[in-house]
Amino acid sequence: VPENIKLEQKILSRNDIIAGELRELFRREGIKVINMVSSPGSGKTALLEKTLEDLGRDLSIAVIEGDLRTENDAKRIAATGVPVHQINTGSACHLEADMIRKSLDHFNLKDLDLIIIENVGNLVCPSAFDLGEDLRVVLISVTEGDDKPLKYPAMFHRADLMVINKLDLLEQTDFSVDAVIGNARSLNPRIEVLQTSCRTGAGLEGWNRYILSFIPQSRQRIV
Ligand SMILES: Nc1nc2c(ncn2[C@@H]2O[C@H](COP(=O)(O)OP(=O)(O)OP(=O)(O)O)[C@@H](O)[C@H]2O)c(=O)[nH]1
Ligand SMILES: [Mg+2]
Repeated sequence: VPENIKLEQKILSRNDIIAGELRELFRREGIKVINMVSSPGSGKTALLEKTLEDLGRDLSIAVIEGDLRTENDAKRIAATGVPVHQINTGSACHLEADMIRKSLDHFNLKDLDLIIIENVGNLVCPSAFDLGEDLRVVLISVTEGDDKPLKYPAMFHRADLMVINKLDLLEQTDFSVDAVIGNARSLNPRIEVLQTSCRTGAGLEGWNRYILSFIPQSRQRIV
């Protein structure tokens, strides 16, 4: 086995060990975790802003933001009043379990029901790194092209849910919703699908319900 592949395997297996420890910690604390991945600009932060406005009072949520540089996304999230920590990866194109573990120092875990992680925007590196999440959500916006699942298979293969976003722009594109669903399911027959527009609000209710469906009833302050 070539040296560079050996090194990569070593990094990944170390990550998997830490991710396993995180998963156990989250289970003990009763915290659910979502890892959001997509190419840059698909609308991860926009969807998060909407989600926090809608669910921030019913659930105790914290957000971890991943970007190479800037605190831009953390500032947008902080404006919703939800606790947030920004990780700047410098040159790394993904978040690693060890980075998540360190950022947990910024939150009071006892209080939390849900942690949402926004990964670094790209459809390649984040796929290989388990962050101890319960759910991996991949966003794809209609301006990106419906062939993306076929070109970046690992990202769609490992996701539990695909959110098709920017539905309000559909008519300006040649994007086919049926084609993108077919392409994603050819790799991952069990992937669930939601369609949203953060601009018009279409589909956001379904997305909120999807999140609530995996938070134990006892932790929801909804009547
Ligand atoms: N028309 C339209 N614009 C959207 C929608 N969702 C997000 N946008 C816009 O798309 C741009 C990028 O959105 P972001 O939320 O910053 O995307 P992101 O995935 O967080 O980007 P990175 O963090 O850089 O990976 C912003 O100008 C948003 O306002 C949508 O549903 N419809
Ligand atoms: Mg963002």
